[in-house]
Amino acid sequence: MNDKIALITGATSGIGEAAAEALAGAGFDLVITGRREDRLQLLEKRLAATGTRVLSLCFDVRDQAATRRAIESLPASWQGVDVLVNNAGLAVGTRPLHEGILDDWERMIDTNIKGLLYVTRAVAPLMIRRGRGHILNIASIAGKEIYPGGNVYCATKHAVDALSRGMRVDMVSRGIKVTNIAPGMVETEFSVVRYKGDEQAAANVYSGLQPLDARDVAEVILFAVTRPPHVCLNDVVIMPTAQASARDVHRESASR
Ligand code: NDP
Ligand code: 8X3
Repeated sequence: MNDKIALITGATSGIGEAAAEALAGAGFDLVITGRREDRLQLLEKRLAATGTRVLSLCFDVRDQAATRRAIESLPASWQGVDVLVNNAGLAVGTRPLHEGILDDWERMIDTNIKGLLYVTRAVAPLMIRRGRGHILNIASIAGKEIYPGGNVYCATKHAVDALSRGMRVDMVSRGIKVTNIAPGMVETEFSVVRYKGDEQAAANVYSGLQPLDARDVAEVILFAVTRPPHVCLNDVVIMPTAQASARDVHRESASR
């Protein structure tokens, strides 16, 4: 029990779910969010069974009004959010820009940039009111580099990287920490979503190498939020050992 509250977006899968488990293990009370109500309920049950206090909020971060309503619905005892993990996000499609599908672009921009902003705009004032808080933005190596077919996804993650720096300078005088986390390849539902349900294409992304596991990123999140008050990890890049950059990946051939 550490009496701290963490709100995690996109806790129904992957990095968000692993972060919820890691923070629950460290005694945080958790607000878990996502669109899939059934997944939220299952996670809530699982965490509650271990003694964690959990509140689920089911909403789409792209919906500005629903996001505001969800955060405003927090009971008084849940409003002292200490940690916000802006994790909800996705890539959709890998087409070159000149063949891009506009709806895919809208989904990425609306979720990764606008959704992150809506959540932050609703939660940050709760932190500022108390003169402390920690915002962690799950960006990506795609927010530092560009690769073919990455175009709009990379642009959204570059925006997250910029917003991490923007939040930090705007809120430094208010006692708010901002940590940008930029992972390389993590095997989650991410690639299945990116390839629109094509499980084989998704599996090929990780063939011949050991990608990161969501728990590897969750451990970084846990480390960042358990530093003393005067210490802030500003920017963390975490990659699989076999990945040197967004484009340089070492794959063992099947015959070796
Ligand atoms: P997953 O697909 O496993 O998880 C994505 C999460 O985001 C889900 O919980 C999903 O919940 C939530 N989400 C997506 N869209 C919305 C929305 N509109 N409203 C609310 N929640 C939403 O992928 P990851 O865990 O891998 O991805 C988490 C973050 O990490 C993303 O921001 C991603 O860009 C980033 N990242 C991922 C990497 C990877 O290789 N996997 C590498 C670098 C960064 P639900 O569907 O229930 O709404
Ligand atoms: C996810 C990692 O390299 O697919 O953000 O863009 S990558």
